[in-house]
Amino acid sequence: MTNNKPKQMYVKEETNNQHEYMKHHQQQNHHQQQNHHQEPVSDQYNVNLHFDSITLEAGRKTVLTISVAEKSGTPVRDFELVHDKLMHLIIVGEDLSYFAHVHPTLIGADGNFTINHTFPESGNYKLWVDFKPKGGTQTLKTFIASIRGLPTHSPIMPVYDGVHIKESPDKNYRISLKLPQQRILARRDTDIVFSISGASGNPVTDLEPLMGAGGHSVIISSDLLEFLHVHPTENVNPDWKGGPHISFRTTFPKPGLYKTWGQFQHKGRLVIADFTLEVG
Ligand SMILES: [Cu+2]
Repeated sequence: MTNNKPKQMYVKEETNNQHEYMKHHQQQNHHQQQNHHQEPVSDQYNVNLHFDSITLEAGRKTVLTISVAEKSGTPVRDFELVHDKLMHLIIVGEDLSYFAHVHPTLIGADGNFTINHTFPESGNYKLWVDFKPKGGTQTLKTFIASIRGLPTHSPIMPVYDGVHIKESPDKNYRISLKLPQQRILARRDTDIVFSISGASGNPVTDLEPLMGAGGHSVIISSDLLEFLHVHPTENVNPDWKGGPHISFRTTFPKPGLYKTWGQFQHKGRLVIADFTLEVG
């Protein structure tokens, strides 16, 4: 894919205002979360994201390439595993209806990460890139991508639906969400518990590790500014079996509407469910 020098479209990082705003919030968040999961924030690296074509079309496979360099321009080629992966990439539609959590591959020769991705519909997407250079600082960078073509996505702003039990997309699982109190409050430690059962309601007790943990949860605010990447506190062994309850502790940085995606692994399959959360 690097042989024929494709035309490339660079995607700008978010504008300074947005970025500063996000940084501010993420730093607060960083501070509050340090006992359980540190939200990475760093301006230490230049991160570039580019695509293999000038226009990004819905429904077409696109190659994303991500490169990391020191501020001096020196490329960063060595990275540490963070939750079993060298890089995490989370892609959501601007109305949070679409979610993908993928792991770009480090290409040895040039130190770039690449991954193929198909954006399902036209519209704006936000991307979060999460990585840690060897001996460096865990870093979170954001990008916006505008996708053209068909089908067109009509954004539907998320609303709090109060639904706390969902079926997985493949209908093989039921996932329920338990919150410790009636109302989630911002800036307080909050435990969110996902419970996974089979389609008939039987609890799943043999969940497998996903990214070195019992599960994985991403929480994003409806204004797309707050991003919480939460894993259960303790890492687990590769032969771990667990469930049905997987607990995450996090702190919501401000009141508002959020969406959370819980991801788990069972019998080699990914189990996913999303819920809206209202934080007061
Ligand atoms: Cu990941």
